[in-house]
Amino acid sequence: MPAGLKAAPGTAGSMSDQSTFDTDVWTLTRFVTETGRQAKGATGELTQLLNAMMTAIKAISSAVRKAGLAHLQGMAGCVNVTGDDVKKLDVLSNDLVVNMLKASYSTCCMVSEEDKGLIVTPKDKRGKYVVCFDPLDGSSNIDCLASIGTIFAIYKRVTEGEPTEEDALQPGSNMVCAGYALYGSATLVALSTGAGLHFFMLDPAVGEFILTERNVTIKPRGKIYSLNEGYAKYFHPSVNHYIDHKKNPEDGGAPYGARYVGSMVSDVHRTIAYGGIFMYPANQKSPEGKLRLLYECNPIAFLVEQAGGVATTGTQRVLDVRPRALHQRVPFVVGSPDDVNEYLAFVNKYQ
Ligand code: AMP
Ligand code: P6P
Repeated sequence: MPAGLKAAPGTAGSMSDQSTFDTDVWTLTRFVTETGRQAKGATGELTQLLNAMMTAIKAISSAVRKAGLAHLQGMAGCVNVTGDDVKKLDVLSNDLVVNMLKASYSTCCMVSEEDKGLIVTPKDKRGKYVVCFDPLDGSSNIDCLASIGTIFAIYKRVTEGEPTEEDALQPGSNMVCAGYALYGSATLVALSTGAGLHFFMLDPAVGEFILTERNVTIKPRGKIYSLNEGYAKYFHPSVNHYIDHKKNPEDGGAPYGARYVGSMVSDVHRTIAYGGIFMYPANQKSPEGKLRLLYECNPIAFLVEQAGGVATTGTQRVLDVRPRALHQRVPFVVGSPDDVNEYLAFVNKYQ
């Protein structure tokens, strides 16, 4: 039965199709309107921005699910700023987010994985927010239909007049709001405006995201570790020592399970849902790691901390990093506090 529909009391399983629509359902739109009303002095601009982002995400979800039929898969014949092959869905997703946000009159500038420079909102459409986003993360998984996602981080601008990169190069601790969409077996949005992490599931029959879990919390410790062990020969010894400890616990305890989709939103969402640790550490081939600070690591770190988890570069809290470049990479380890702190203990042994 689609979300939003509940069998009338006593008719569950009724053959007479006596289901009644939940007439008081909590949609994401309603949730954001409510939290906006509770925010003293709020003008509604952030609510406008979030509604625009949700429209883009719904359109991306539709495109992702039609990709094979609409020949949207395959290469778009160009590469993005960080050298990844760009697929048609990447280009479409980027255009959707940029256009919906510009039309919301709530942004002054944006940073996208798909655009080398700062995207400045036309003067007549400017608002006070800066959005850093990855429109379609995990795009190398598009053709094999593995889950992919959209990630975004929202800040208030810090300059007056013409927006500059300074508006985007803020530490993650300044973040006002962050979220990700996961295009998996269902389309889910994880969202936080700094008062807890909440999950919403898209009900395609209604075209609305339905609140499914409020104040999501991550387990103190999990039983899953997640990283690309194919780079083991390039990892710092502390990483391999930690991973070996997960596989062969010295205390004779049960080893951890290994899971790795290669699509960060998918790996992170599983880590939040089940507990454990996700790692993309530095390695000899990528001394700063692979993941980008502004539109992958910072928003995910914000969301995981809202769920009670920990997000570190291995040497400092991710949200404390002072960015120096729009597409800067950082080593990234995130997850259950006991798991991440145990990893840090291995790092410290090698200091
Ligand atoms: P605004 O005037 O709408 O841009 O909002 C000003 C500030 O109020 C935002 O930067 C948030 O810190 C808070 N706020 C506004 N709308 C919301 C919302 N829907 N949910 C949570 N906080 C909000
Ligand atoms: P690797 C996808 O391309 C991505 O940016 C993240 O979503 C994912 O976690 C990572 O790269 C996978 O990288 O080197 O393991 O293939």
